[in-house]
Amino acid sequence: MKLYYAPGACSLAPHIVMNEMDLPCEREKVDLGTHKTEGGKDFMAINPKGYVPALVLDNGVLLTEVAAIVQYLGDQKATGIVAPAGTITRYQQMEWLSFIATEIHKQLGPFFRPNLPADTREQQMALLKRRFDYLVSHIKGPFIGGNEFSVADAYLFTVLNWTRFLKFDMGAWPALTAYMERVQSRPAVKKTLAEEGLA
Ligand SMILES: N[C@@H](CCC(=O)N[C@@H](CS)C(=O)NCC(=O)O)C(=O)O
Repeated sequence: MKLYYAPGACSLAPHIVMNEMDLPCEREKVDLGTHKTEGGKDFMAINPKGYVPALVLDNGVLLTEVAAIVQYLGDQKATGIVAPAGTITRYQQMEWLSFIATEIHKQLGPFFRPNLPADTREQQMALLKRRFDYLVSHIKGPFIGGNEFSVADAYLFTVLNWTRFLKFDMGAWPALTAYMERVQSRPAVKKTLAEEGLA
């Protein structure tokens, strides 16, 4: 299988999951401005949605959306990075993945726009503050679901990591800063950041 990615983008989450699981997988970088892959292919022809991550399976099937890809990867090997399908823990992991996708990932996106109007910025920031407060009071242990690192942690770390690029003041949430440091200290996460040139 092959993962199409852009350094530091949300495709970092499946990349972390692969390294955590030691799953063999090819990777190809995508220029999101030109929609060309590193090998010169038209990315729009590979993923008509035009965004990363995109995972092309060995049988040619295309899988997109972080939440779906990380669960697919997690199910390839019994490593415990996702709970077994059908269990309440699995549904809770899906709940987190959905929360991270819609309430954090997509709410952080506008901050990357160079000319974001000040009032939009203020509104978005107020909303994100509530989401960060929620995270602090509901993360159940060293990781989202407790003692075990899961695919939801790979995704949450990926999006919280953007607060560094965006130079957000995270002083009000020391627990989130500690969480990020904890995840970043994992060998597979360090390896992933290095492979994307972000170490
Ligand atoms: N709904 C998608 C969103 C993916 C997404 O936002 N990808 C960004 C990078 S983090 C991207 O490739 N943006 C370029 C574009 O939309 O053209 C998912 O959850 O995977």
